[in-house]
Parts: sequence; structure tokens; C-alpha cells
Amino acid sequence: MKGNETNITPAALLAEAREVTDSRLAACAARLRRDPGGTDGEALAYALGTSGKRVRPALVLASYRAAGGSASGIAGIAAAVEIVHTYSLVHDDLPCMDDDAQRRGRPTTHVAFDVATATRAGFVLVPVAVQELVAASGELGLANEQLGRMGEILLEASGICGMVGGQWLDLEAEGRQPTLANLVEIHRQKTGALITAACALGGVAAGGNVETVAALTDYGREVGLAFQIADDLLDATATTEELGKTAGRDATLAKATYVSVLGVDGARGEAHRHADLASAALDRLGPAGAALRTLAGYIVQRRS
Ligand code: GRG
Repeated sequence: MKGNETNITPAALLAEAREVTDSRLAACAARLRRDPGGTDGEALAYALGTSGKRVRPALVLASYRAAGGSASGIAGIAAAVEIVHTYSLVHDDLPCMDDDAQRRGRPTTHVAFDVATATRAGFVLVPVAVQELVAASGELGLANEQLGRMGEILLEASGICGMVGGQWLDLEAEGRQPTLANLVEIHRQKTGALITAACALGGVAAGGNVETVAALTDYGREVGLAFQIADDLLDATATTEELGKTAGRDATLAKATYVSVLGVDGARGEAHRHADLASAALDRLGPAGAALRTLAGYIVQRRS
């Protein structure tokens, strides 16, 4: 497997994450085209067949290696996280949520199919992600205890105390003027929880000890928040072409964002501050944390 070296660039890591994750996503899509097949199968394959940046898979890979792992089966854990992320995008774009017509440079799933089909496809992706996690755990030869812990991490991060709960708070905050503390809570749950899980999963899959998994989790918490602040900034400052999704959507929906609360410069400062905190958590891992450190830099400087 590539990327064991500590001086790998974010671009190389993301490219590797894309290569190894996308082949798993394609296999999943091919299975779903057969069963359930029909329009639902097509919609599932459409949702999975996209060109996301693969940041979460890259975090799984880099965390796994930082904790001493080296097997190629980790790609299945990365794919499981990306499938949960993909479901969240399909549902996030629905008319009852952020109501967007474009995602990853293409029509959103409910526009390409219809709302009922996209809603069903999103729900179907959750058990598909769990199946992927279980299969990868088998491939990696992990103990039942590790698989149990990984299931707990992924599902907790996806649930009411994580992504779903954060999205709920986010929708409730539309049109209101939140405090910074409200925003931190929303962003940590809505986006940060799954990113934190990606890092922790890599550590658990590698059989990392309690201290290593804790350092990766602390890194994930800070980099997850930095990621969403950067997303707020990009929504306000980048173009639809750069983003592959509708720019300026947050302002249109009167969303609670770091930019609306702190302004562009204030938000940028907070993004960098949290990326620095993420890097500080990596000090506990020594040189093994180098790839994650460069990813934290990429996360706050990215242009899409
Ligand atoms: C039932 C209330 C309820 C919620 C369902 C829809 C949902 C769960 C959660 C939404 C979570 C969400 C979409 C958070 C935003 C995360 C985010 C910043 C997405 C963009 O991630 P990128 O930039 O996208 O990594 P790509 O396309 O590159 O993968």
C-alpha cells in the first residue's frame, strides 16, 4: 500500500484515498444496481458514483497508519465512512432540508430521480455502510471487540448525538442569530462527529492503544470543526463552479454560520486556530502524525 511514508502530501493522500475507496464504492453500486435493482438501484448507484474530495477516507487511512496499521483492507472502513457521508449529502439536499439542486457538479439525487426515491436511497445507504464496515473488519482480521467498538463509533457519530442531531439543530437555527457556543455545538455534531469518527476508526482498526485513539479522536474533533468553518467560508467566498454545489446557499437560507457570526476574517482565524489545536493533539503521536498534520493544513486552505 502506498502512503506509508510520513512526508506524503495531502494531494497524494487524497488521490490514494479516492483510488482505493472508489473501487469499493463502485463494487457496492454494482451490487445495488442488481439488488434492489430498478430505479432504486440506479439512484443508489448514482449517489455513490460521485466525485467528492474523499477527505474522510483520507483521514481514515492516515489515522490508521499513524496508529501503526499497514493493511489494504482499511479501504473498506474508509468506504463505510464515505457511504454514511454520501447518505447525509443526499438527504441534506432534499427540499425539506437545504433544498439544493446541485452537488458535486451534478444534479442532486432527488433532482436526477425524485424526492421519494432519493429519500429511500439515503436510508438504504446506512445499512450498506454497516455491511461495508463488517466486511472490512473481516478482511482485516479484527477481533469482535474491535468490530463492536467500530460499529459503536460510526453509528454514534451518525446519530442523534452526532450528525443527525447537528443537522436538526442547524435547521432549527435558520433565521436566528446564534451565539458562538450554539455554532460550535451545531458544527461539532453536524460535520465534526463523522470526521472525528473517521480518525478514531482508523486508530481502532490498527489496534492502537487508548492513548493513541484518544489523540486521534482529539485531532478529529478539532479538525472536524475546522472543516465546517472552512465550508462556511467557501460558501461565502468561492464560486458554484469551484464548489460543485450552489455557492452562497447559507446566506439564502439565513443559516447559522461562522461567517454570519464572526465575519470572513474572524471565521478564517477560528478555522486556523482549530487546525492548530488539531496539530497540537498530534504531538502525542510523534512523527507518525505527519500526514494528518498536513491534512489539517489542507482542510483549512482548500478551495473546494
Ligand atoms: C433527519 C435531521 C435529519 C438529518 C439527516 C442530512 C443529515 C442527516 C445530515 C447532514 C449532515 C451534513 C450534510 C453536514 C455537512 C457536512 C459537509 C461540510 C459536507 C461537505 O463535505 P465535503 O466538502 O463534500 O467533504 P464532498 O462532496 O467533497 O464529499
